[in-house]
Amino acid sequence: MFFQKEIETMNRKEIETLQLERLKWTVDYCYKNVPFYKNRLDKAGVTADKIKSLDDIKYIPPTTKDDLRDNYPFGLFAQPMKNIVRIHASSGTTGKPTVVGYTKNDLDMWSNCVARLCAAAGATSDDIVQISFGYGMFTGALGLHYGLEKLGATVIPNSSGNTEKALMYMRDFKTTALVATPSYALYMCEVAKSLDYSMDDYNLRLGIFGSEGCTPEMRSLIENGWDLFATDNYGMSELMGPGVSGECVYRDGLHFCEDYFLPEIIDSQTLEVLPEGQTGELLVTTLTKEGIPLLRYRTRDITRLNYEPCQCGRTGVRMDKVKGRSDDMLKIRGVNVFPSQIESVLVGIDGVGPHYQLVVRTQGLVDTLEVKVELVDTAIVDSYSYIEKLQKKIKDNLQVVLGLQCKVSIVEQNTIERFVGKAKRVLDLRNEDVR
Ligand code: DLL
Repeated sequence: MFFQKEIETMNRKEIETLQLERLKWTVDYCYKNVPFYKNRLDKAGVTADKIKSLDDIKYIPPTTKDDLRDNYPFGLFAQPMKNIVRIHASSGTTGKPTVVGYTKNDLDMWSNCVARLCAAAGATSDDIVQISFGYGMFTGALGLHYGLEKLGATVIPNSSGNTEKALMYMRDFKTTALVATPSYALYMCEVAKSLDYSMDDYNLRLGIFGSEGCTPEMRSLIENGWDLFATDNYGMSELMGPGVSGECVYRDGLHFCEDYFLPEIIDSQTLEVLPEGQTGELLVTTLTKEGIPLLRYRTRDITRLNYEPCQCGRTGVRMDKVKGRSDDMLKIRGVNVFPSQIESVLVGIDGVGPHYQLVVRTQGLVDTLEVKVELVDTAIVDSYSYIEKLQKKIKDNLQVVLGLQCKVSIVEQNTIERFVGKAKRVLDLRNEDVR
């Protein structure tokens, strides 16, 4: 059940002592090896010996994605290329990618974190694990790959795409665990059901899902479709990739690998650190990374930290499932809307499927939101009164949850795009509309 019990069950005092020591090391290391940080820390008047307690971290200015982009590609690396043994880059679609480099020690630490979180999720050396993340610059596939190998599981590096082939391997190799984004796991299930062989031919018992959010409603759909136990793990390429935090089998928050990462929650507007238990933006400082250490990296992800002990015995602080990204939040007519709120409503309604798209437009001077969702039973697509009733029900439920009037469009099955990686559910046409 544990991969490194002595670390995973340290008491708070032990964790904090280790974190303080490593924080000081990191500040000093950044100061000496990254001119960007030397400059920043000089301006802020911070040196390692001024950090007397973990709270003193607040004197260090946050690092942003723009800082990485401004120093593209290797400007924030703390080691010469000779010592960098792997490079990855972010999957971002706009602007320059953020590029990260790993030393040998970084790769070791990465595999440790991933092995730990996979063990916490219930994976063992008996598992046959199929990796359905895209291999390449994306950190998801190789991160899970080496962590699961370290755990001793049998890894099938299947990658994403060519879903029918993946399903064939999954059936014939008696795959027991699947690594994928939740949206791809759902799509794979849809394709499996449309093929000739029966769902009973699959042996999946565990889902190690991550890289995007997933509502409890969507998770139940995936679990029922595959008859597996789904767990969530979180990370980001700038910090390392997967392996930052993950759910144990109690699924009551995602345990942080606190010996490697120091999390904080801030108010995105004021940048003030929020009191324990409050929801806000997650900031993370790497504590041992050599290739590209980051001080107070702004993740933009909205969550909450919970220091209560967990039933599993692990003491690592748990973060709530990510509520959304501060930059994914839609502001429609002054109302803050997270796509996950809409997903929860849609997945709870009989008659429509789990695939949806949100289209934001500007009409006149106001923003509008159209929610497109697929009908489950195409045979009733012509039943005008049924569709009308369904539309009204969704509209009313959305109004209750969001406090916002949306247009609801019910579309035919298989007309909304499916994704083999992270799903892109929001189509923002606001800049394209003519006012
Ligand atoms: O998605 C790393 C990863 C790969 C994590 C595989 C887990 C599994 P990026 O492509 O840099 O890295 O995207 C990072 O994805 O800031 C979150 O907004 C989102 N994200 C990642 N995991 C989760 C999750 C990888 N479990 C960005 N729930 C992050 C919600 C997630 N959002």
